Amino acid sequence: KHVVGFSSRSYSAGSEVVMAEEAKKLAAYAAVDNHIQNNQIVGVGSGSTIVYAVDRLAERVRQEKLKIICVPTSFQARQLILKHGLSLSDLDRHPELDVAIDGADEVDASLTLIKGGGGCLTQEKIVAGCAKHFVVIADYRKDSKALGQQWKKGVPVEVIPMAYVPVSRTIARRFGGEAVLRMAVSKAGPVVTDNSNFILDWKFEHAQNWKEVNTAIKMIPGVVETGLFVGMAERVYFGMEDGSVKIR
Ligand code: ABF
Repeated sequence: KHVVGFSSRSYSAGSEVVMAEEAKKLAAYAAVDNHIQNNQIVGVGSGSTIVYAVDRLAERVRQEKLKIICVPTSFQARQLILKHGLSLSDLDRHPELDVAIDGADEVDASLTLIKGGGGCLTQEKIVAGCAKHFVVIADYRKDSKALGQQWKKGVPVEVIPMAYVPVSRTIARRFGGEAVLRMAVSKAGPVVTDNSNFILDWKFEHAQNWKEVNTAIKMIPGVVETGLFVGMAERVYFGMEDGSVKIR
């Protein structure tokens, strides 16, 4: 029987230190087992941790003959859903989701997230905002006291390409630090998102009032979305080094 709702039980994969990948899998399985039930519309996140969650979701759909409809948060998530033969839909047909499950780059003490390391922050935030319950899954490296302690690549900000220079200058002038255009690994040019936009990675210098900063950056003309998820995550499942799962 799968516990629905929030179980404080801890999962154990033995006392040996588990690699981050195993930790991701533990978090993903715990979240799917605790939050997925029959007849749900599920938002599917992006990144590498979510791959384990979709594996578990597909396994449960097969074993328990669950009726689940999936809404993706990126091209990658869409491919994952199709690969597992899960029912694919979209927000046109299902604008209200029962639950969205997604990864994160960092989680602070008040469950504020930095997301978008993979460049999918805009659709991820839209889908998370459409879900009754937004559940995050992560390995122990994301478990932080304050944003910036673990994650050093800054806050991603999706911008309209023609505005990336003024937006970068405004962020640096008003909030400090530096907002750098994210270049493709090949250095051939900037990363282009699923929405055909650019990404600035804002390397902030000190802790901020993230709720205020999120709103202020969102209001800069040319900004599409920030990777600050403030007051959105309802539960975070961390796979820990010792093989347990911490639920915050
Ligand atoms: C997505 O996956 C992004 O928002 C976030 O940057 C990334 C986390 O990646 P991973 O699960 O691979 O650590 O949710």
